[in-house]
Amino acid sequence: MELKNPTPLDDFLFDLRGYLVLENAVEPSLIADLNDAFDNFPPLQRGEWWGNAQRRDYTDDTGFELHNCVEVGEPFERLVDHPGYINYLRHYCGEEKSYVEGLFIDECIASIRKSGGHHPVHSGGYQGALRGRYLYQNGVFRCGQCNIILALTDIGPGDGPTMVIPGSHKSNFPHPLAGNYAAGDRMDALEGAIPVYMKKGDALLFVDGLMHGGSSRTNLIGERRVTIYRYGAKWATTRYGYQYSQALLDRLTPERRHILQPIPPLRPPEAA
Ligand SMILES: O=C(O)CCC(=O)C(=O)O
Repeated sequence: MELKNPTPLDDFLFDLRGYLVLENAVEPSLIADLNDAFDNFPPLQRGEWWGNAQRRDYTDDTGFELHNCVEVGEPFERLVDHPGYINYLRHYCGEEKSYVEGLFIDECIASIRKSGGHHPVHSGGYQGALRGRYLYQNGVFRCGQCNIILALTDIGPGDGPTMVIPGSHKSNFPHPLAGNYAAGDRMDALEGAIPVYMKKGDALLFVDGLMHGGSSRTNLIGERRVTIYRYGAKWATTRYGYQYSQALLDRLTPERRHILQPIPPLRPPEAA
């Protein structure tokens, strides 16, 4: 697949809304390989490890969420620097034109959502963490973290599409109706929020400082499958402390390894 680059229209819309939908970002053969991998996930309990990956659902209702999924198969490795979006991340959150230019993935998740599942709304510009902050200044983007949610199944009405509040990455006020994340309040009818429908292979790219979440999956049959890869500056660190295994780092291409471990540990030489 050819390397895709953000256009001036992408920059305009990303700045305005805080997100972009990249249609056909990932080729059907990789989507098929990822779905095969999902079909063969073991039936993990919450908290259970599978090699160097762990099922760690964000809330009681988000469903199966396998963290550090880049460790569970080669198709997940191909997503690290996928040409359908990697230059967008470099541009928006890769510290472009600075002495620390480069990317890092601090979370990567394989997510399966069944009927009834949802993810409460969170983030937003108001009192937002620097980690997920939106910034454009002096001719460069300096976003703290940008996410790629890749659809592995078609996600239409009732399928539990991700919802976003366009423009909320710049909010100066809290959303007065946003509800309580910890209480698991649903965001389905939240004023200002819109669902992002996608075909499998499409990717939603958004700055983490945008208010977002997952609407309720109301369809009874089937499941929503996505991967979520969170990119940020190369000096960042993983959110929960997951480490990439040496075996994974050793088998990656230099480009992929550089994204997972941009700054290898520096130690004095071993004494002879
Ligand atoms: O599952 C979704 O659609 C939303 C995921 C989400 O809120 C997040 O990645 O922070």
